[in-house]
Amino acid sequence: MNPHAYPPEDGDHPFVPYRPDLPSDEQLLERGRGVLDRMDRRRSVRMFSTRPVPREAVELAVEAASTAPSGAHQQPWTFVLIGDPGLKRRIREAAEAEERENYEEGRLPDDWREALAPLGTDWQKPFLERVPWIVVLFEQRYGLDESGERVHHYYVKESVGIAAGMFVNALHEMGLATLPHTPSPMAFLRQVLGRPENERPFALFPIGFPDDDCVVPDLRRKTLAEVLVEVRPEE
Ligand code: IYR
Repeated sequence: MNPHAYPPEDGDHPFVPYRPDLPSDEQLLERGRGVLDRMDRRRSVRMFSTRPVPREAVELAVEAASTAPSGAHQQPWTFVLIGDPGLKRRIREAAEAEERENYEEGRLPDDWREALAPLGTDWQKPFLERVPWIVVLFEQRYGLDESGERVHHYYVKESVGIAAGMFVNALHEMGLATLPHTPSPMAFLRQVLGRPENERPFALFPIGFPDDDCVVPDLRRKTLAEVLVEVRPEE
């Protein structure tokens, strides 16, 4: 038996064939352009409609996000779903109390305030009550086995960040809107939602349809040339 074989030959961790249909180069580019076109239409929304969203739609997006790759395949995330109006109000009130400190009481440093100016945000977060659903994504700092023993989780931020991005895109692909929102600080979410000690809020996602009169800041995205660098060995 070769101890360095891949896949390992010990049989303890079975491997199965993975044979996705491979596109031609032409199909690859056509699909790539389609993906870019659709993703480029996504905008973060702060003006939501009150139109109800079927719970199953959000469940599908969570299931899609939970296919994300994660450190040691530990999937160190919990998606907490809130549709109850009373809970949404409590989240809004607690988030606004924190943000009021930021915006009105000088807790936001000047450079941060300047960076936010084009977004036109302030301490008020009415969308937290208006949306049909809120999902709070928690990172599991460590896991708990059947006997309650701590299990180390690897690359938690990286894993949960990838799941968050996939969640945003899943919602967008379905025709829903969201705003990755990080009321700051957001420790209150663990108390309000009664989550266990090992979970820490990572981001909050109000979910719904954009309102009929929704507007978004007229932002430009960085061009490919601004974000892509190819490194080649010096000749
Ligand atoms: N959490 C605050 C401030 C804020 C911070 C960033 I970075 C933004 O991109 C937008 C807002 C708020 O939600 O208003």
